[in-house]
Amino acid sequence: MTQTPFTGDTEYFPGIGAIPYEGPGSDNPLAFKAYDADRVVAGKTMAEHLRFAVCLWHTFHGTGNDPFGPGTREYAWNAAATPLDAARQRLDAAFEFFTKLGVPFWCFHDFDLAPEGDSVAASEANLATMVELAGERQTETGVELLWGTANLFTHPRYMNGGATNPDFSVVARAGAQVKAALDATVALGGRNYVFWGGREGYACLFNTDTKRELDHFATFLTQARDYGRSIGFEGTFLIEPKPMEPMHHQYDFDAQTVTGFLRHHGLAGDFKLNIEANHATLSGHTFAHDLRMAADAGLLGSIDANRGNPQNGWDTDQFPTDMNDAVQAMIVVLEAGGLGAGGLNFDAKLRRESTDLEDLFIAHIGGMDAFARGLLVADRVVSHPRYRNLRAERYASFDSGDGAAFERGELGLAQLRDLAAAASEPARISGKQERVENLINDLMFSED
Ligand code: XLS
Ligand code: CA
Ligand code: CA
Repeated sequence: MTQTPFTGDTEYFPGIGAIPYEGPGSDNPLAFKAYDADRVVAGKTMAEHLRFAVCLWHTFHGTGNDPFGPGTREYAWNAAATPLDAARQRLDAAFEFFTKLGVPFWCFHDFDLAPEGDSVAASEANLATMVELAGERQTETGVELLWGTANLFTHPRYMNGGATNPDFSVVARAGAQVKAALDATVALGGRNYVFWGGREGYACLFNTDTKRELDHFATFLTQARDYGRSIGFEGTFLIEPKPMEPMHHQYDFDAQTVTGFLRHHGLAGDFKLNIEANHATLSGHTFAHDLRMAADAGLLGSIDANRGNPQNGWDTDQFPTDMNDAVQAMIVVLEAGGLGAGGLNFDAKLRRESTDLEDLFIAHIGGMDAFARGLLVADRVVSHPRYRNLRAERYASFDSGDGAAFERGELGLAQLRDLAAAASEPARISGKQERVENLINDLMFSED
């Protein structure tokens, strides 16, 4: 991608140029301390490992509003005369931001990119207009689309769900929207297409036919897959698990739930998972847990990088600055062999109290540095002999003899009984948990 920042008719971030790498000693808030795009770690550059993306929704629509009050930030691109003009200006501001920050990818929902019209056809026309402009900006800057998606949760018509709505006419509307969003994603060369089922769930079991809704969901996803493939989409479809919020229960609860659903409906060949940190914690897991479950299933597709607030059970979407989380996430990513066509998308919003224009840059720089540091530490961890050997040694009894026969499914319960009866009481083999946890802390603070 180009190193020259893009500026449209207006410069939206005056006084801020391309963000440089200044290294660990730098005190400059508008410089990277750890993310050095071309630095090679474990055979690939940091840029190739991390594949950072900026999202259009929180970063360019988010003004700091919360359920208790309105926004606290006014952005110039929101002040245009018409919604379409605002969309054009927002897109130019976004590409200026992407290129100054130096990220290779971006992500959007259909109605972050273009305003919803007052009919299906009007919405399609708005989206087509904005897709054409976005295509030009991508060509001018070299920034690429990590994924597109359709917003099936904001409009009141989706209050009872999109693909799982009990009213067929709403399901049809959701289909129209996903069709147009897939067209847009293909036109922009998107690597992935995301389904986050914000309202695909229920508020009350008494009025919900959960079996029918889940069947409708699978049918809808199958039709979306078939349409996408028919228009030449060669990328990965992604499901983004989340257990709740806004619904009481969301069907895509967590990585293991979605894995079972995809396999049950024969969708695992086309679909993978987009794991969001804050969604994993909402489901009672850690970020690393859901990444690991997705990776174990061969379904780790992409990451929404953010964090929750450990003191509340809410999707706060804060910028990811927790080093333990970043290290643990990157250990899973390295062990999984990388993110493939996925990336690390900052689905994160500035705090309501962060009101300076530069805060948008500072927040993303911090997230990028956290994952760059996480990558460096994770590389030290996964290449450390003590870490590498620990798990191998724990399971060594399955590598040969009766253990290996058990793994092959060749020993029944009666044979297990006879082997146990002939053997003495199993020795206790320490799990060495503290030893490995200490090692990771040691490696967190050793030299790069
Ligand atoms: C909301 C989700 C959403 C998806 C895309 O909680 O994170 O932003 O990533 O629809
Ligand atoms: Ca997300
Ligand atoms: Ca979220």
